[in-house]
Amino acid sequence: MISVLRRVTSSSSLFVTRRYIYTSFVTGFSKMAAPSPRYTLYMSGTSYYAQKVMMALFEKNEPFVEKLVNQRIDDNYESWYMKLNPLGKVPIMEDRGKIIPESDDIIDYLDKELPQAPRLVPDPSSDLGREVAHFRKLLDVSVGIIVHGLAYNPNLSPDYTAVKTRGELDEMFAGKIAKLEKLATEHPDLRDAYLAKIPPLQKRKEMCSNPEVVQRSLDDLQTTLDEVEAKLVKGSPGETWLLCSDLTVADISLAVLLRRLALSGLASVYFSPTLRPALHKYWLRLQTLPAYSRLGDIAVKYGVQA
Ligand SMILES: N[C@@H](CCC(=O)N[C@@H](CS)C(=O)NCC(=O)O)C(=O)O
Repeated sequence: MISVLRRVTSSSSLFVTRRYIYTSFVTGFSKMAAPSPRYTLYMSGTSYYAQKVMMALFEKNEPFVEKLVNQRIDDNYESWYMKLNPLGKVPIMEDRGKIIPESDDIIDYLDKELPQAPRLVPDPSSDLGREVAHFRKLLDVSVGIIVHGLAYNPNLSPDYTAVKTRGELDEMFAGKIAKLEKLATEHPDLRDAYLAKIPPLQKRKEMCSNPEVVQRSLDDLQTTLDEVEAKLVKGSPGETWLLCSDLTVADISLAVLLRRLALSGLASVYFSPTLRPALHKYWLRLQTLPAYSRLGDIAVKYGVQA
């Protein structure tokens, strides 16, 4: 897991820090005289996976520097970012020169580094740890296929509120592919990394525009949330979190998923009070959790619906 850590030592990385300092914010400070935060999160207002990490940081009350990688203009393709994360994905976290990609790995890392704060990842050899791992995997839903898939196939869900039209999505995919091809020629050192990003984009577009694939994702999510409902019913709905009285990383996965579904107009399809009463109560309780509400503040700050 942490074997993927890398050290930022090149002069170009230092340049990056200076160049992008203007798009950084410190989140979580109450006093002006506080020392600089140890952690820097490269994030975007729209990133689902960055939301997971931010919710973990908020829950742990750990201040961090927010470094905006504006995905609305594909900042994640810029060569300075590709040098930090050749996968060109958001988020990554920097801890005193170490770069940590992958939201799950970042949360695991933070949980080890900040053991005094509320623990989110119980010992994986304990019963609770095994359950957390199971639900974390179960809830790792490809929400993009649902959100973009419904934009291509709005007839599959009458309640869906599209963020983009089919034409806009076509344009978005084509624009990204053209940009990657151009960057691959401009940056020979990153050529392979840029070109490697094109087939997954083409595949994603194919999947999103195929109604059968999208319908399957919608149905699979119903099955997933049936299991979640069954688990919640075993606790005290509205009073306990998913697996116990304490919040765990599995709750973070569930929280960001429910948030994205609600923002897409799909709350009534997946967690209405009649369809899944325990999950509905969970959703109501989530609204009172400061670490969750702060995701709304981030969305407002960056002027996005996410
Ligand atoms: N497995 C990664 C997924 C990260 C990811 O897919 N991030 C999206 C934003 S939510 C992204 O950067 N997509 C851009 C791309 O793949 O080019 C994680 O958990 O951090």
